[in-house]
Amino acid sequence: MHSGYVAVIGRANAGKSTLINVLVGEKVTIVSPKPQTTRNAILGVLTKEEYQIVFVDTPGLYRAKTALSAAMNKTALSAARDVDLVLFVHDGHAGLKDEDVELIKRYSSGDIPVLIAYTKIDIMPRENIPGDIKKLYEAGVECDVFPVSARKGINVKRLEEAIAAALPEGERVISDDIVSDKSEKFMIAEIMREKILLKYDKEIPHGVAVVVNTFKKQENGVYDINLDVVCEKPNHKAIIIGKQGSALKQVSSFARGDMEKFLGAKVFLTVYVKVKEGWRDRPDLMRDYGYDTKKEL
Ligand SMILES: Nc1nc2c(ncn2[C@@H]2O[C@H](COP(=O)(O)OP(=O)(O)OP(=O)(O)O)[C@@H](O)[C@H]2O)c(=O)[nH]1
Ligand SMILES: [Mg+2]
Repeated sequence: MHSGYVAVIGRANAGKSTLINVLVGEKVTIVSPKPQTTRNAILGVLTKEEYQIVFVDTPGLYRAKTALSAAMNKTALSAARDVDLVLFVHDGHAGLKDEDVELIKRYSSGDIPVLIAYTKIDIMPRENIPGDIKKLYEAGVECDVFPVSARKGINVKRLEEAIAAALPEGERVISDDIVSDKSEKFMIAEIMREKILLKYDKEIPHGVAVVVNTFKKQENGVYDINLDVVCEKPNHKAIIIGKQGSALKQVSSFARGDMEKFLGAKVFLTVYVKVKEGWRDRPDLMRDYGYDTKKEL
């Protein structure tokens, strides 16, 4: 059989996490319309009779404005080393600029084989696709390009088969009942962050970290979950909470619904909002919140 690790790399908001969830067939990583949704390297495992693909989701490449963004870029770059294949995800609907061509060239000129997923074709004129692919080939990019839509499942199976075929011959690297390397506790924090990304605008969601203080299954089967939403400024805290707590109540209830689906059990959720000024530029706090500034994959 074929098996191996595939780093999924690309610009922020390109659609990397959505594509991984579709390929794995389960939600292993959160998704939102805002850039910089994914902050950690997250494994999503697809095991079939004939192959096993271990996807490594990564934070999108983005101009770093904070120590957190810089650490996220580093996480993505280090994930692209020591893998069997790089899957470069490009948002076709956003157009193909010269900087994109340069970025793809940079990734595809190394020793690790690269495939390109040209995604979101469901929301763009199909006639733009051949021109973009031609532009890549004319610029000297030699890897295969797969136009796909993760949302509509278009061409995803073909991409999966091409990835599997490009992996080395070898046994499974991960036990076949495992779909992710992350704990339930990690996913609970991520689900909360996903709902915050969907609900609030501008800098607020980017300045939020979620810390799970209690994660306990009680004897009656209900999960008791207590978490802190850490934000950067007192005025952010006021917005997150909203008038008489209405915004926080709404976002918490939305998150609780997804947590219950994920855990397959009832959840009793308590949320507190805390302020830690400038935490995104403080490596000590970043580490406390699970963003290891030094960790290499
Ligand atoms: N129409 C359409 N939208 C898509 C598709 N794939 C992803 N999206 C949307 O694009 C947005 C970004 O998707 P993500 O999967 O979070 O993107 P990402 O590359 O993981 O982003 P970061 O983690 O921020 O780097 C979300 O709103 C998705 O619903 C697709 O195939 N078609
Ligand atoms: Mg992502």
